[in-house]
Amino acid sequence: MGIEDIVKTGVAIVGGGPAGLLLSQRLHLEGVDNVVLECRSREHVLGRVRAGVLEWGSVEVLRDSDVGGRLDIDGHEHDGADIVWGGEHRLTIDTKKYADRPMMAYGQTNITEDLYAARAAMGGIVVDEAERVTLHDIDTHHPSVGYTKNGDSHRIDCVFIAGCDGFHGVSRQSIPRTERREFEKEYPFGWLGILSETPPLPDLIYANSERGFALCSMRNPMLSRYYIQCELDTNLDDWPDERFWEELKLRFPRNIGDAIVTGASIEKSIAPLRSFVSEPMSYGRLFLAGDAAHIVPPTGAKGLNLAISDVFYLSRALVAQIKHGDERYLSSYSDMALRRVWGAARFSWWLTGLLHRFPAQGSFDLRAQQQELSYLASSDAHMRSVCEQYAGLPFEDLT
Ligand code: FAS
Ligand code: PHB
Repeated sequence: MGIEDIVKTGVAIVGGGPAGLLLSQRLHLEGVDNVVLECRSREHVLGRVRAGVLEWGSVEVLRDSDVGGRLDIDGHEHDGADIVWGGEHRLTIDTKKYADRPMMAYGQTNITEDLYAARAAMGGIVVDEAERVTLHDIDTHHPSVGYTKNGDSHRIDCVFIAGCDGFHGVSRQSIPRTERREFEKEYPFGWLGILSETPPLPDLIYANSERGFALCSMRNPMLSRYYIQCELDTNLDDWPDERFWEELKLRFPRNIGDAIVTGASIEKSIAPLRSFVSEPMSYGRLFLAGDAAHIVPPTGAKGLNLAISDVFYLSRALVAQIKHGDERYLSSYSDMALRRVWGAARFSWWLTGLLHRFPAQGSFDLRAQQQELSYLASSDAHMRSVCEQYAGLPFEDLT
């Protein structure tokens, strides 16, 4: 039977990014039928360069989902991240020491590749270039999704729909506006990021500098990821590699800047920063997971990790309902997921405020920023609080 002949499934998953593919994988491992509808080509999805840092809880979910093989070989385990400020000060967010959990550097692109490979190996059904996806009867016991492919229209009847189609997807918008509460904050700057086939610094380092935020990160021993805060109307054409490297180095103390190995960029992009949460994360037989329900500024490395924790909760809930008739996890999914979402959203907002330069900042604001960084460097209590949030709070279970 061809993919297009599928007319009925247990869970119709809209969106084939990390959330949709991981949910499909976890449901399949538990024997729950599902189909993924992805509107873009596989090449387009894999061409997106995004997140790079995993919480340990995310690592464990990926391993539990039988997609931890390459991660365990190529992932770079590290004990947290450093922050430099004032041109000379440096502190370490030591998640290993203060939260007893390391972090793992492993690119979102690799995770998506691993998930696509696992789906194919298990005979999972992922429909690429599924256009004009529509959701129907989500507030009834007989929901369905429609889509077109190669000009032909298709409909899939399902028991539940998972909206994993990101911020610009159709799923969240399928919930009546009167049923949704949206909370949004836009930041007056973006991140200009590049990927280069150069050896990264040994540590992940954030910089609060008078010229603006910067970040040195990594993907593997010969692939580095760097970001600098930029104006929202920045034009990539104005940023040739040479200018980017010069500006990046200026935002770090001399000894760190001199250690950055430069080279040709293989990817360069600008991401605007936004905080966004849509409540509730479920409506009738539709359940949202990942960026479809929330967006966090990448400062706290939480976006991808939240998508993974949403999927952990949602897969547990759908399996409990479909295989065991236990609706408790499904009825508590939205509230449980939102507690973790808001925890990460607040932390990401706070860390963004601490590390970036805001146009409206005055001398008092700047001095308060410096003071909080000094306090963080000197207070075990504050550092413990920051580390447990950066490392990722434990997943909840029903009491
Ligand atoms: P995604 O957006 O990844 O996936 C949604 C999928 O649904 C896409 O493949 C899309 O094509 C598809 N889709 C959309 N509409 C559809 C429709 N109508 N029908 C069918 N399919 C549809 N997080 C970090 O932790 N660190 C970072 O540095 C970082 N950088 C980022 C940079 C950018 C530019 C962006 C946009 C996000 C970044 N993020 C970062 C967050 C990012 O990693 C997300 O959290 C992660 O991709 C969430 O995964 P999904 O929820 O699967 O959403
Ligand atoms: C990345 O490696 O892309 C990265 C790391 C840490 C962040 C954001 C992005 O906070």
